[in-house]
Amino acid sequence: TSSAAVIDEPIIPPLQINYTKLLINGQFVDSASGKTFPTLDPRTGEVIAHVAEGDAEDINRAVSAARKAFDEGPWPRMTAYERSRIMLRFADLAEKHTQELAQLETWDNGKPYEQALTAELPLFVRLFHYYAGWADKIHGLTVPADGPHHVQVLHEPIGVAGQIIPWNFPLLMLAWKVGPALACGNTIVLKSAEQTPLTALYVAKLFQEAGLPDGVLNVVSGYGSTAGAALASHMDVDKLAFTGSTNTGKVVLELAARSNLKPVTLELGGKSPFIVCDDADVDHAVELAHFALFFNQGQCCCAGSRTYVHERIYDEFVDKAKARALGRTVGDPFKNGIEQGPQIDLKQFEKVLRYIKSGIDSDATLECGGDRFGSKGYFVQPTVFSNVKDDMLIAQDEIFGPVQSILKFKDVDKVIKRANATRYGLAAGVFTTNIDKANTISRGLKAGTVWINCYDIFDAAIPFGGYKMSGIGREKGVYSLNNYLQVKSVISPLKNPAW
Ligand code: TXE
Repeated sequence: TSSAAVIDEPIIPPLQINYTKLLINGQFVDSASGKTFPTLDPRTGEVIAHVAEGDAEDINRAVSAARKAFDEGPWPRMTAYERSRIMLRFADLAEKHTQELAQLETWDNGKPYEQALTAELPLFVRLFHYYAGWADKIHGLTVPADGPHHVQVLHEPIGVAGQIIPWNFPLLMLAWKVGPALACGNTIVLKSAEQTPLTALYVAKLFQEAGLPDGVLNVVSGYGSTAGAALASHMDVDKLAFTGSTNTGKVVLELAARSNLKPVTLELGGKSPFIVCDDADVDHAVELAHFALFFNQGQCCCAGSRTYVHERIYDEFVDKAKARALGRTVGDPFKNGIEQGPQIDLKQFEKVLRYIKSGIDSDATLECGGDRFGSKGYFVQPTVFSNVKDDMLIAQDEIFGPVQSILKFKDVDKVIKRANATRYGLAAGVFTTNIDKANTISRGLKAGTVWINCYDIFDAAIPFGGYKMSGIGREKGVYSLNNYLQVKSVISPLKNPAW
């Protein structure tokens, strides 16, 4: 078993939950129905707080507020420099409140506090600095047309952006979407995930303190089939950005198409290969492959969930991967030195255990783990399967949990084909010191991100998104700006060309 235990009494962070209502038009308000829903502590399944439950009526109110803030201003009409200043003020405030935000994130999500504090929060702040920097550098083109015409291509904000985010990285997913939308001068209705509504509300409060005008960012907590579906199908929402499962991605795309044909960007699931070549330093490869899969309790869309290892080093790799997983520290995510907290909720916990059972039933070799961890909350033992075959369910479906599947390969060309034989195409890892192999494999893989001799390097400036059923479009970097801009060509005759 792992070297840390779940403690009976969970550590309670020194935080009061102050923001549980919906933020609409600059006011924290109850939901129209007056209903609330509980948000749970994944360590215990106990209630942290009751949060206002938004549904279609609240989405209507929020969209109206965002519409008014867009059409009547001041946000889209402020100078880009003024918008940038407000975003920078927010980023500075978020930096000041890093501890509270990280505590809230850990409490609501279950991720290790140390990781939230040192990895997620700095990147969150960085994303807002990055997009604040873009605000006054977004401009159009003039185009040399055939004939005496003056042609301007204007880049305008697209309008009211609807944004639906998941629970695995609540703060980062918010930043990836809110950052570029604000930089371009849009207004927003954000629907947080029902499992993790707390940090988005705290962020909304900080935006108000930073001077963001009322109605520019509206936050509606609530469920997907009610609030989420209402947002995706709203006739007055001009653009939709979604991160979540591939199935729900299809649903929101259809809702968008059937309503007003709003453009949609989707960041969906994955089954990313991590390919370890025979020249690899095995210890290093084991550590990276472990991190690629187990980080964030395995709840990463880009988790390296198919570990392909060359047959020459396969046995050594499996032994060491097992030892590493056995040494993984699982327990209360507020405790120092804990690498792995609980899964987000009962549904995900049960899903992960079902996939583990399917791995056992399909004759993969269970090297370690295989069951729940402790007796309380949603903890799962770090689990490693070897002798996994491509056609097994655990090698095809997104498990979204701490379950590593190790497969054997011999030939580089064949492993590229096997790696690509999936409906997903979000990310991939290649581990080799041979530059030719690195180039061949990275060019051959159908994935939106390929990490060579590293994994999960995230940066505000690097675009991210999927091939195939992993999504549509790219987020982060300059690419994200296009998602939030309309392009207008303005053509006028040139009476006296001055050339
Ligand atoms: O996802 P959903 P769930 C994958 C992962 C996980 C599985 C299911 O494999 O096990 O998805 O997780 C909102 N109209 N990922 O059920 O349903 C919902 O309220 C509009 C990968 O949590 O996709 C939430 O805000 N919105 C992923 C968001 O969609 C709807 C991260 C995501 O929930 C809706 C999370 C509807 N009809 C899960 N139904 C990644 N790409 O990182 C739900 N929602």
